[in-house]
Amino acid sequence: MKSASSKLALSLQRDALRFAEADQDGNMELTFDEFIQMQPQQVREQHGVETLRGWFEAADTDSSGSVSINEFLLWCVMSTRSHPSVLPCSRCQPTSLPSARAAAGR
Ligand SMILES: [Ca+2]
Ligand SMILES: [Ca+2]
Repeated sequence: MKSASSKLALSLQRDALRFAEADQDGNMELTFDEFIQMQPQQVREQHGVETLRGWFEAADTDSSGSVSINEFLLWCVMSTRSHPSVLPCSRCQPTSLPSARAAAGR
């Protein structure tokens, strides 16, 4: 029986690999172009560039205009879209957002 934590570690490893593959110039930062190209075509067509832009900005927590490996992995953990089956919903809520806390609390 596999524990949830080893499953999470595995998915993080896979995400780190995806990051390395997407980082075409190898500077350990993903630009928006690189971020878009790492998404499967199906995802791009389904969600559109504007939604992807929203994901990119959500991942770029220090607003530097690019997503570092740390930002990317954090985003993967926070994102229910990426791994809906791995993470329980209670852990996916972005506690830093006041509106989300208010919605959950009252
Ligand atoms: Ca890059
Ligand atoms: Ca950044």
